[in-house]
Amino acid sequence: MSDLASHPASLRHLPSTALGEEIAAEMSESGAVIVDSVVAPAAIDALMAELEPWLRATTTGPDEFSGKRTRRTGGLIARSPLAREFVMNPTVLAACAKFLGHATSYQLHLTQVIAIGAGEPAQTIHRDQWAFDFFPFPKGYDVQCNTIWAMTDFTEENGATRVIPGSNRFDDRLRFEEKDTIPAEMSKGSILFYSGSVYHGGGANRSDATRYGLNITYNVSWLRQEENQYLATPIEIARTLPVELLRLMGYRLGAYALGYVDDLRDPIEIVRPDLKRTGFSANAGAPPKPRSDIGLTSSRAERKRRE
Ligand SMILES: O=C(O)CCC(=O)C(=O)O
Repeated sequence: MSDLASHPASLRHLPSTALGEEIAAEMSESGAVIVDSVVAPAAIDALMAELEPWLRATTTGPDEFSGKRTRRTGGLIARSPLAREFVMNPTVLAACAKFLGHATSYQLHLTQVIAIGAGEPAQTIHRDQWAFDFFPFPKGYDVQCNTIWAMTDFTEENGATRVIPGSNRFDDRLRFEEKDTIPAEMSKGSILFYSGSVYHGGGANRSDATRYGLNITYNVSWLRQEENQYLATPIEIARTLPVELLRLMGYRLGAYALGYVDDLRDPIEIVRPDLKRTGFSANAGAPPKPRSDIGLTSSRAERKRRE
């Protein structure tokens, strides 16, 4: 089934005060939703400045899907303390907890800045969950909660992500063209939330400037992560990170015992021996405090999550 005629013609926008359950409900319905102005543009500028040396050093993609005029800069936990705050954004985590709440836990799947260069054609329309070897997950069983933060305004002209709202309920392995999609236009500091099951792709960049998006995705922790968090972040850096972030990176047991170390040890013990004997599924540690000085202020969603 791919009822293009009946799919919604636009993406819904929610305010920055949206609760996790409101975001998750819209993702279940349409596969995607935009939350406007989650952080101030100054927070994005600060992130951009911190990442600048890494962005400059990144080469363009090796193939058309990655984008021959697109640069993908990953390893953001290791490379950027500010990126860690975006990964841990309370509104995002509240939405993930709700949207992936059918699983025992969820984890960080990948972190990357996607810089679509001028002249890049539109990416092939796809489902992100095809990364799992095209496994046919049952309709309605979502395994990924994805975000792309606009680091520049996202416009149709500069390559805003293209989405087919409602396509999360379509059949698998369908092929679509750019004309079947709509652009997720949003202002710098806003987030496009999209499921692993929604058909989408990077837009063609017909402007003369680069489009920057911060792509942070999360998945159920019984599946493998796309970006290897254990090798991307050297253990010396991992040892300095808040426990809640380490848990999110995968230093935890997925379901009952996935990912244990030697004698059924929780992997957190390897990075933080002081947390020895936390036991299966323990999740110690307080959430890190968001930085208010650069606009990463706490929201209604965060307050509710902490209640
Ligand atoms: O950069 C974007 O807007 C989306 C990119 C994407 O969907 C992908 O690389 O899988």
